[in-house]
Amino acid sequence: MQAEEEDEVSVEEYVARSSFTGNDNDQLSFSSGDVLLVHAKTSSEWWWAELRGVKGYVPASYLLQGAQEGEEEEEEEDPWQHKEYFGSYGTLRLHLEMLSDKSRTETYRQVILSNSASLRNKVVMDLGCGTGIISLFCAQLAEPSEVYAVEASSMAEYTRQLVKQNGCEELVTVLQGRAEEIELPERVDVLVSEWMGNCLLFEFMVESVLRARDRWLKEGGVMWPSSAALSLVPCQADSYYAETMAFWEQPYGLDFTPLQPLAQQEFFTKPKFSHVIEPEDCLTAPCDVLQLDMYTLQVKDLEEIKGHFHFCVEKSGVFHGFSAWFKVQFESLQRGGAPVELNTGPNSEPTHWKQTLFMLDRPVSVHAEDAISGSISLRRNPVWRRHMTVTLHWSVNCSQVGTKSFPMWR
Ligand code: GJV
Repeated sequence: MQAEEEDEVSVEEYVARSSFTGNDNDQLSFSSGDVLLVHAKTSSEWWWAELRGVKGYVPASYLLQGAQEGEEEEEEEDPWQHKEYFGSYGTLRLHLEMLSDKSRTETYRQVILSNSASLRNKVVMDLGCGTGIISLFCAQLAEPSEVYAVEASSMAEYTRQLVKQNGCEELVTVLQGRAEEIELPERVDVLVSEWMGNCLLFEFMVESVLRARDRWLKEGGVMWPSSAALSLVPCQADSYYAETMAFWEQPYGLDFTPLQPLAQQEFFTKPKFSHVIEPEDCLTAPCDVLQLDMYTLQVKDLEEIKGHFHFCVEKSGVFHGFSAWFKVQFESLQRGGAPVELNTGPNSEPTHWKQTLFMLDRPVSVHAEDAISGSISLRRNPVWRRHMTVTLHWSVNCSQVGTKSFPMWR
């Protein structure tokens, strides 16, 4: 707790005075007006900063010390960070990332395609439609009576053009605004959305989906996805550990180990997003630790969600941490029809979500047949509504016990 507060005090907020596109994996891309958290002024030209949970170098000259006066102050205090959130979805970068994710986009296409007959004459709402891809699939592959494509960011203006350009304006109506605020002329048969974030819930767009369900879904209507699960596995993370921690043991033949506590604080306090775990790095079979039913889940349930796990180690190795990912299921509109699944785990097609890595403070050697059990809780930040803290408790063979909380992102 103390460490977290100190961490927050040392960062400064800056506002981007113009857009910037990073030219490698170390540089952050951002848009004019984005609020960035500057963690370190590494040189006079390049600073180490964070935007929406992603860190990278940014050119200092693009930033204005901000979030102090008038308008920006509101931004700073908005627990939903709407301006920053929808601002980033007003640019192409994130939409390009999502659309380029073939497994994600093809899964939604498959859902529409395999249910095309049942979608005939149905009313559909596509919540957070972005560039409108799911709505366009509906219009192209099925014959719904109406698709309401709801998008809060300024991308909606382009989405309208894309709908027209593709000859779908008869069927698809783009509504610009937050799903919580827009009005529809009727209730819908199907509520489809791609709302999943890192570790399933990060960003908490799911709250908007649940509110829209309660307000706009017909009795007996269908939610897509219909259920979601968070999976967890104890894993090795050799190269990440070597690069961030073991590195200090003898760089250039010198002993830099006094920096290791600092390294632990800097690299292992928060989860690592966008980590790709190889199947062979999994020490056990994965376990579903949380299961959400999109029909019965309530907004208040999101405040704290708990799950348990029990793993049996399959091969000896080094237990560096836990890796998490999600899967979602889309039920068939036909009785007895097979559901479609999107799995973002290490044994499935890679997606832009990759996996999330939670590093232990100290690695633990484990052997085949060892038992790793414990619990996980996802506690939503009471102030910053898009953030949460993931707490893991674990024991190895009921003896070596550990517990660690990971803020995501505050
Ligand atoms: N109302 C309208 N559009 C929204 C809302 C909302 N409440 N929340 C998010 N969006 N899977 N984590 C839009 C957002 O602007 C973006 O275009 C898209 O939904 C996010 C979809 C992917 N994010 C995710």
